[in-house]
Amino acid sequence: MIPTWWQDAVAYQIYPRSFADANGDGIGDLPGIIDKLDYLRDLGVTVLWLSPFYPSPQFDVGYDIADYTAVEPDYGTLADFDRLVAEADRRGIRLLLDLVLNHTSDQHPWFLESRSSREHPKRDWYIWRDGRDGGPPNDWEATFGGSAWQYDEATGQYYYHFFFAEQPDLNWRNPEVRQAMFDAVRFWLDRGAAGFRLDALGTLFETESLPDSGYDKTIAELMLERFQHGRTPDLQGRFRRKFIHQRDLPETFDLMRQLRAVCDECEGRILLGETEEVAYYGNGGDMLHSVFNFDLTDVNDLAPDRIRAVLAERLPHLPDGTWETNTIGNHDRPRAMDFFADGRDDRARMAVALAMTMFLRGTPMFYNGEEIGMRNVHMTRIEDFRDMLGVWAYHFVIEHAGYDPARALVVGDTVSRDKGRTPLQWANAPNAGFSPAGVATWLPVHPNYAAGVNVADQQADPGSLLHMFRRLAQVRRDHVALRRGSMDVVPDTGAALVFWRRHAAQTCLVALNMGAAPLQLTIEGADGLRTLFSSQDRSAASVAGTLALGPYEIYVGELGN
Ligand code: TEU
Ligand code: CA
Repeated sequence: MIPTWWQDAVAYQIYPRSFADANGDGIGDLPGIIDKLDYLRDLGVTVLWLSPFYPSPQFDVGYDIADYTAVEPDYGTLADFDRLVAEADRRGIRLLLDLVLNHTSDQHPWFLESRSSREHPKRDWYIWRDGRDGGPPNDWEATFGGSAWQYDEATGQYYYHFFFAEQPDLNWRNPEVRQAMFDAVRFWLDRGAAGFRLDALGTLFETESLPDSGYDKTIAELMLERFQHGRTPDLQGRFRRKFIHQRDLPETFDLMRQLRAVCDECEGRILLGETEEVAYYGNGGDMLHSVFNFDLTDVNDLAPDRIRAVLAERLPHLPDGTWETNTIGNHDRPRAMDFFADGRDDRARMAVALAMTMFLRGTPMFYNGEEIGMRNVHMTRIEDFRDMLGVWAYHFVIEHAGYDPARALVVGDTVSRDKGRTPLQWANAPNAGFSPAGVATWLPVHPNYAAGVNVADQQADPGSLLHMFRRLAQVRRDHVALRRGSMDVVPDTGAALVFWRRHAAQTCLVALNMGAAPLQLTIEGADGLRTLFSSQDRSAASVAGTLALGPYEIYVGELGN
């Protein structure tokens, strides 16, 4: 059963370090988010996914957690969190928290105890093994490069980490770990969290006997191919082969059923998995309420044929009662605007991408800054990098591919996720209004804040992307078929993506012209459409037979009752 608040939602990911800086130290914080709740309400947002704001050494910008039931002092206090919940609730906004189950920070007390001695009671909370032939226990690599095993002098053993060595994997076969983590889940549910986004949930279990993967491709080769050619299905298959003993093991699904049971102890909360694997829906009611349609995200372009192919391939495999989360971006990816802009019709193209996300069946999850068309910021000095993934790539190609620093910087910047994580641009003011003038922000702001890419200027411009976002959210809010209806994609509509959204009370047609040329579409059953919305001047007159679409027109119509 999918809660209707989730079906009806317009969801929005906040990257706390970069969203709003209330105390002027160059780092975003919870009070800053509270200050922006009116802005978010007026945007039409009803759900926020907060990336981690828990105590962390910030090696992986908060995805390395050192205390699961507290707030990072740089971001505020538990009292600030409670105030955020209350203030958001007053505006009809719910909070999803980021649940990083797979690993803790290596500074978490649990790990410090575990590594202190082989006999410590928490030794088995992590995955410790003796080496083999003077090296790591097997050939497993980490997704963030190099061996997945870190040697620990103090006790002469290796510990396992799927991500950075600063993120040791928890041993989910240990019931004490499950108990401790479920207690953290209940802690936040009790404090009003509406649910969780489950970080990297495929990586929770590893094959217990630790067999070699026997795969010859290194993660460096696979990672560089991903950043040069994108996440193609073929490459995804090779990642799956690479991590055959480290991801999506059967035990994970049993754990998801247990986590669902904990979540269901509280009425109407949801679990959203950071995965595109449909298997995590279970039977449609016993595991996750939603997973991301990353297959759609990876199209990264207004390419209707590819989008239709993704939907045709994916949707028939969804068990009844499942509910997708559609998204075009997040904090691990380059900015969507850079994928959709073509240097000529940037705003119109991004508006179509926002509309697709808003009107496809499922919950739309936007990433902070998409509503004003924020762009990638490319780092020009290695000392400006904050994403250690980029730093690793920079050093890797110098050490293993003989690159000179200038060329290595380009690779590092390509791999680094900093480009899509820079501070939100609130105004045409120093530091884009994110922090006071003269304050060094934790990542540089994009200079295009002075060229209209900022909230204040776009609020004053009815033709801005921001206003378009608000209008699209309003159309979704006003029409139940767009929120809860079924979806049938109309085949063979060329440069337009066209789909029906049907609900008992209403039948809508969404037609998105993804090209710069006008189109004439003849759509079966579309006689007598009444126009509900268009991004272009169009009379509300009904459409008879042929639907003419202007360049990049966003059209929503309703069949007369
Ligand atoms: O990302 C998990 C994940 O899918 C990464 O391996 C992703 O492919 C990588 O970021 C390259 O794009 C989650 C978080 O979203 C990410 O920010 C964290 O770094 C990671 O888990 C570890 O917690
Ligand atoms: Ca794991």
